[in-house]
Amino acid sequence: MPHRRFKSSKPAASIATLKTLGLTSTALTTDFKHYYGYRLGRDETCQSLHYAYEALALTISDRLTERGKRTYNAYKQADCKRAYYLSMEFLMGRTLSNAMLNLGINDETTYALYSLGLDLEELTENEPDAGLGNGGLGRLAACFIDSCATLQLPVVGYGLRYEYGMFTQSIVNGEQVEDPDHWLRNGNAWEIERLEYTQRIKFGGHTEIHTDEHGHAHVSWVGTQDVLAVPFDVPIPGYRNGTVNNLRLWKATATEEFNLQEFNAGDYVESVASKNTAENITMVLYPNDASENGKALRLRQQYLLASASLQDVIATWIGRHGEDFSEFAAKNTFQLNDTHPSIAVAELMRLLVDKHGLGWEQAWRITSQTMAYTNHTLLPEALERWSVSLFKQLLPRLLEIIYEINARFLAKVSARWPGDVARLARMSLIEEGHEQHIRMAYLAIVGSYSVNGVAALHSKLLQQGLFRDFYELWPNKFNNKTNGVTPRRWLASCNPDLAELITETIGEGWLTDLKLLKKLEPYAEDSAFRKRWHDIKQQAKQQLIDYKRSEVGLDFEININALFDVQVKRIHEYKRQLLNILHVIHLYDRIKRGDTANMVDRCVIIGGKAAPGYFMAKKIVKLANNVANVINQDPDIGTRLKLIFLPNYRVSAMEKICPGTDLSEQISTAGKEASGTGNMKFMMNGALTIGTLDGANIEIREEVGDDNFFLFGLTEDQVEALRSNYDPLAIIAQDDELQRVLNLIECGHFSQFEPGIFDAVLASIKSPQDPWMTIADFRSFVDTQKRVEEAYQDQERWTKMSILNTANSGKFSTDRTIAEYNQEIWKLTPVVVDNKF
Ligand code: 26Q
Repeated sequence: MPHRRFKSSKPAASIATLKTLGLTSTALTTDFKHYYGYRLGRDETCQSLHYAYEALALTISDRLTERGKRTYNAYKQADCKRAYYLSMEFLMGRTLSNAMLNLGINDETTYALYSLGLDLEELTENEPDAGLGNGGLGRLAACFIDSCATLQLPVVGYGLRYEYGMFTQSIVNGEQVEDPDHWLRNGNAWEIERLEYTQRIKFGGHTEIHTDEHGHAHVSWVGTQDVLAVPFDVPIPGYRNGTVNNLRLWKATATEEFNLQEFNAGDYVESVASKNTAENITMVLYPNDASENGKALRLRQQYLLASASLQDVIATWIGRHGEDFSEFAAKNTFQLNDTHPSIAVAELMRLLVDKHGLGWEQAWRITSQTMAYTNHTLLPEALERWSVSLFKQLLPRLLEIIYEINARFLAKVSARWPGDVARLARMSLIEEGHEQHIRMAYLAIVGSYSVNGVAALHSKLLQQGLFRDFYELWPNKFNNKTNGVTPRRWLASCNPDLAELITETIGEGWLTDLKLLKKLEPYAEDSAFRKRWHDIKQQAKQQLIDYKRSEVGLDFEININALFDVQVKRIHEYKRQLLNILHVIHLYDRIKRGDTANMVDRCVIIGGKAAPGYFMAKKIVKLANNVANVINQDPDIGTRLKLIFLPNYRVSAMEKICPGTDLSEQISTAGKEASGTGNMKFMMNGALTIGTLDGANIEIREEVGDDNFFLFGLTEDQVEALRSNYDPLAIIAQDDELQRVLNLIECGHFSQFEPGIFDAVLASIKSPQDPWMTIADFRSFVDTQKRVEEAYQDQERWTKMSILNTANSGKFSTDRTIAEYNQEIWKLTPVVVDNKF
């Protein structure tokens, strides 16, 4: 290993002692100038704002690092239990604004920059999003670690430092075009590389059994091709509490001997080039948000994350406790973000048994009392399965361990249900068939002490459906943790005007105790307050339009008083962007027919990325764009109806979108969206929801009341009951307006020069096998949209409902979610960090 830690446990005072950095605008200005002039070597002739952003980021990063070290030491001193959040995705977005907010230096920074003739807002726009995630699951991880730091919980995030994050999306001729997102091109001021914590990861090779002098068998995994995992640490500040936690992201690099072997054989260029194989592992994020099964590189990524993180935790443990693992489970817990890191169950067994010499039983007790698993999907096709043959090739020792876990587990099942062969086959970690597969969710359940879903309905469906057998065996393992979002980013930072009005009205406690928003309820009746609320919403709508104009260059007029109707999320058939588009076409058809009674002007915004290999999702993007082109250019339509497809939807875009949204579309087929979290961001920012009884929508409606929520569509039970005799053609036959909509698509009205391009889309929704039952919910959706318009016509009433939505969004803070994870799963004690320095 190239770098070693200090030999002495106490670093020399002269290098460890640093002066405390100030938070005043003067102190910030001094450091800014220093970085700008020296580290970055620029002067006033430099035209690029990038370097000003960079100097500011470095200035603030130092302040975080300083607090991070104090937090680390406070945890060490408290010798407290810790939790580790293992996730293949952390969709962090931008860091600068959030860091300033949490450190409480917004005003100081604004002033410092102002005095240098710089505009803070312009600088923040120079920061690229850290797009290290696909969507909900990755953003949830980011909101979670924000709340952990705010609640002063000793939690470390472990993830991968992808060189390329989520692809950028542009639209060419109505179609999605993907480009790689080299987000690290200009460096990353927020991270610190820590070579001294590098870990070695094994791949390939084979296993050998040796018997020691006591007759005990030991397995060694040899002949491997090793890769190094180098950690990069990113500071995660709590909200104004002195705590700065750590997010540790692993980058894969080649070992030195990796190159050397071939170098000695005389093939210098080949050997240097072979570094690529290792470095490829963390090169790119997989852009699917439903599992893409079978890719060896993905398995390498997952194993690298699990192995490096576990070795890191164990190294720290040994540094303190030596090889005594008796207290390990009492002091450490790992939360698995879906099955993606679930190989950690087998890897912890391997490390404890093979490397640290524990017996199987003790190792299993430790593992199964240390791991906790969160499921994020009910779609059976999205459950991860890995072929046994791939595992054998890549991770032969882990396969043996999984077989052993399975044998012991099936013996338990068999003892509980003697002779129930069908049950054994159902519950086995190995799925038989033409090819054997490992069921990763079952590995995660068997190896964990807690299994949770992410909203009440979802957790119930896991227990009664997908994981029923396991629930029968271990009812107490199962629990629910309804998702949330961090109110710092998703209200305070993205909607400062609304936040200020709220603070002025009810004080500032809501930022860390979101239930206090309830105090806004009486103000819904106050017309002066309503006017201020409405004005802020209108201003946010204007800002949203300005943003869109600068990004996409809209060449038509938009009525600022129109209903801003928004659906932004990954493009998926189950999320039913199609249902939304069918409704838009229906409105277009009505306007063309002159049936505009009770209509309000409406601006529909759709945004989201399609997985590059998901044919139907890409067709939906194309349809949305084609329909938009026809409607937006039609002079008969004017400002009555606009459809905008917003390209390259991402975290920083949502921060501009949610404050300016009137209506939030949460229209998935009931029983398919595990939770949703965009729904919560919209609600918090005073949007009303039109939604099905799915995921967290159910709880949103419970909180805000049915009067302030637009419910439509089949329930989950009804969807399942209808499935066996679903007849979309019969539904279409009875609905003129639906016929007209489908006919417009069919006859090529939205594809004049591209005949037949939407045939597959039409066939899918007309099929009795359509799992998403779009046609079944069309009528209910259209009728409910009419109720939306009626409500919107009465602006006073709408604003009241808007206020009530924000006022009742308190449940959906990740502070509440994380408090529940901690009380019921992790059981950590908060550690107060001295912040008076
Ligand atoms: C797996 C294997 C190979 C390649 C990719 C994947 C993969 C990657 C990402 C599979 C799934 C995901 C992401 C899933 C996800 O975002 N799920 C969402 O999680 C949210 C947070 O709990 C919920 O609110 C959403 O309902 C759920 O869809």
